[in-house]
Amino acid sequence: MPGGTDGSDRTLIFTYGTLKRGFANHSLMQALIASNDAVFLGQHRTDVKLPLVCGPHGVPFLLNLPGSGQHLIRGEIYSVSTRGLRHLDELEGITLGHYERLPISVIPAEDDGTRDGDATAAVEAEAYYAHRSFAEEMWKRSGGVGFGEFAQDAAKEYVKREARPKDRSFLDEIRLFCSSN
Ligand code: PCA
Repeated sequence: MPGGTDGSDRTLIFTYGTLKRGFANHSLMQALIASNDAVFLGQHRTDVKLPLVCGPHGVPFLLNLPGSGQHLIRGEIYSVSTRGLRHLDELEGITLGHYERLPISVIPAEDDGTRDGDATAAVEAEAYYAHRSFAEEMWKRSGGVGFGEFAQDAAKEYVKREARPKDRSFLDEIRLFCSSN
């Protein structure tokens, strides 16, 4: 079976949203774990403060706007095979311009969070950030207020893809969301 057998093709992925345990898209991660394409490595938080907001349909977006965030973001780290990454990239609409998978520094959550920017303990991973084409707009639309964690209360607003209106693309929904009040 390709992928996941020798550990040499693994990428560390920091999940902060619906891919986490107990959230709407975790079933994909579970399927990848079952096929040996992903391994859960534990709770981490970002090394620096970053904005985390919810867009249309309660979809969470980490914004690649260091300096704008008020919170260290909590999430989970997985080691993912190349095959697993293809599935995650597909879910996150990489080719459609929904998210961009880019480097992120994270710290094991056991570290108490008081050492903002401590490079010595940081782990280099990748995360699905909001695509740069709308990140600034989304931050403005959110009034410059974000979360420290995508938790169950925020997740109640989440609408799965199958349940969304089919007459608009997700990027159109994002544009509408960003220009609404
Ligand atoms: N899924 C990815 C990015 C946002 C989302 O809902 C994640 O959980 O990290």
